[in-house]
Amino acid sequence: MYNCGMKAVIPFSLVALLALAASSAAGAGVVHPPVKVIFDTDMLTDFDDVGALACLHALADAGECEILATISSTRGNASVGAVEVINSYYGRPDLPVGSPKGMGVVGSFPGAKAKVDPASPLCDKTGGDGGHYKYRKLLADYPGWYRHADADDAPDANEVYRRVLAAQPDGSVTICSVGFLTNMRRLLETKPDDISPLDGKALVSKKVKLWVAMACQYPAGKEYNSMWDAESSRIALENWPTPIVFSDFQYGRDCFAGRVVAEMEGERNPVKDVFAGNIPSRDEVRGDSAKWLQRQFGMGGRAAWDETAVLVAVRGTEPYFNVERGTYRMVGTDGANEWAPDAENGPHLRITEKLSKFEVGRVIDGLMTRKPRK
Ligand SMILES: [Ca+2]
Repeated sequence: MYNCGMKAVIPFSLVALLALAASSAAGAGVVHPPVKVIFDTDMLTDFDDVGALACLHALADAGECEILATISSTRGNASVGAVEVINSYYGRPDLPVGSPKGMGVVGSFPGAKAKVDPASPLCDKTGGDGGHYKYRKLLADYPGWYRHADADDAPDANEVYRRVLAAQPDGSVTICSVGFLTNMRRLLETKPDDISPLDGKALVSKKVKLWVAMACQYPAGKEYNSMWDAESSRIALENWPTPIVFSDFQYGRDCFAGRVVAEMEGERNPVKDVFAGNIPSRDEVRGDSAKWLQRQFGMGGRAAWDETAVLVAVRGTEPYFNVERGTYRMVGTDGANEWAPDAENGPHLRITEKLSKFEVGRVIDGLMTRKPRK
């Protein structure tokens, strides 16, 4: 059940927080300090994660954000290496990376199953390859651009989170998660150590300003990021001590972006390579009588679930989104969630349409096609 005591530990008005976030939105001119962001991704199956990380780097190039760490929420696959390839393209090859240890959704990296504790309830739930071939291909195409071919060889996400958070000013960090909620649960459950005398929840309370999550389905249902590690999603959502803004499945599913990325020309670009290799042609979309490709990709590219979360994390909700206040919570044990509207006291916000989704998609396209400043 939802922890009703949560409201009491929110140290500031959610409305005031979002006003602050909105005021930082202007972008041009950048009159605010860069937003400090930890990016948490399941670069495992879909490729909006690549677009989201590209947007984040473009915003960092513009001085709108500072990327503190880029962390995988999955195990035993090429997710960390893929993140590092993108980081290297944007001239930030040394950004801290990490991955969950001991538990975590595992993709089909060759040999991954052999590394998973068979007692783990989270073992290989995505099944089969799950589209992970695109990230193995990225590593094959960009040798020397990454340090960790297997996410299991990366540092423990918990340690990276704790070290990064402990070093930041109080109330200054925004976490942007576009994958499973495993790391948020694990972080909350960490104990005091030589990095910080605070336990995980106290450390998050002290250092984190906002969590922006691409997760959950409106008004109810099973959504990929929140369902596969449902227990972690439940624990994280019930115990997280700061406001959370959701870019939910409902918003991103028909906000398309990235076709212009796929059609870019010029220098070697791993972001372009991933989009070009995975977006069907315009003729294929038009010719799909079942309309499946139209629903999945549209003419604009791919559903921009993860990119919208980055936009909110760095620029706030204005001028792009309206918001609705309430509570996202997990129900049952099979990964389902529901939204409970609560305009007065809900600890969560979910974004809704303000600027048209077509226009938001073009903003995202503009960020994804920016050349790295390096
Ligand atoms: Ca994702």
